[in-house]
Amino acid sequence: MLTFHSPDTQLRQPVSELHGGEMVSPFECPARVEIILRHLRASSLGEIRAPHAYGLDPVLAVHDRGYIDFLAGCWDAWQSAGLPGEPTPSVWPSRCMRGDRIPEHIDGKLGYYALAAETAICAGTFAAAQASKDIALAATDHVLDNATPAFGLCRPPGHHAASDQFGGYCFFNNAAIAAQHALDRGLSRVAILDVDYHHGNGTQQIFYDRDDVLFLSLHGDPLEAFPYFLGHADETGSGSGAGYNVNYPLPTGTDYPRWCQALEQAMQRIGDYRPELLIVSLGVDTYEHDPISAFKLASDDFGDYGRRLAQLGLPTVFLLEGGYAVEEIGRNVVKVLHGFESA
Ligand code: OKP
Ligand code: ZN
Repeated sequence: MLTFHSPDTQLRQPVSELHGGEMVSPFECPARVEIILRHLRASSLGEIRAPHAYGLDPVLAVHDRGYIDFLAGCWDAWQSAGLPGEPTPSVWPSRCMRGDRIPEHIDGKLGYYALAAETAICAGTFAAAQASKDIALAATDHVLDNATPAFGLCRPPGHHAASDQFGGYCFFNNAAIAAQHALDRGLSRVAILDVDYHHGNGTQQIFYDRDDVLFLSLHGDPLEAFPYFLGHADETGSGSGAGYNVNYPLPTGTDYPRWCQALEQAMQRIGDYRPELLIVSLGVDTYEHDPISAFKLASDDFGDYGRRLAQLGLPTVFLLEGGYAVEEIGRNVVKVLHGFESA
């Protein structure tokens, strides 16, 4: 299985993340990619390739133009405003205010275009986000051109990014951009299976009223886990998308047998849908020692579900989302990909 990777993903090097009421060094860090690369190279998975630049058109097919412009100019605007730290949202158009006017000041704009406060923007964020979606697009094209699976080593992740909001370490929704690109290439049905510990609220929002993308997510129950305000089981899609959004919220402490039961249900639904492409939003923060998550998967479980996913027999692209147990992230990612290939 080919991997797509770009050194430009490492241009995202923020120094701060708001966590537990403190500013900490971000969990979503460049070392994640370095360690995955090290494990990929030591494995028998195959070549690592660089994507070409696709430009912003595939991004505009999914995200709002004002939002993209905001991301492109945020760092400079923050510097011009003379603010000392990293651009960080701190105020929102909450339920008791108006959300129909976009502020001119960068501090206000940040609140308008953000869905959470933990994610700071840095000088290289926009360039890294572009590299990340290029990786997703190149991996998807490779799968569609060669009928063989591929892995996109995306960073920053994408599944929390909504059509016009960033947060949860995500800026461009790589999986959504890849799915829309596949449809624009002529496909008529794409399934996105999100196995990251956190609900893929952005992906759900982008395709909520559509039946050409089936979205399924296994995640920590939003009553107990970020992003807290989306991801319940009664969110099943709207309009022509009714029935094409499937959430499997699972409780804190969920172990592999329980998680796997939900996976089998999701796989059943995917099989019934008969997609022409399966995109796996691959977060390995379901790992038992992940520092910010609460499921109990062991390293060998990743190989097991990789093997199970292969039973669907679908053209499949894996796109990296989360996973913050940095020392073990490489091993766990390679186990999924290896399991899939060896099945
Ligand atoms: C990104 B991905 C707020 C906690 C915020 C953000 C988690 C982002 C996860 N107190 N935590 O889905 O792995
Ligand atoms: Zn996650």
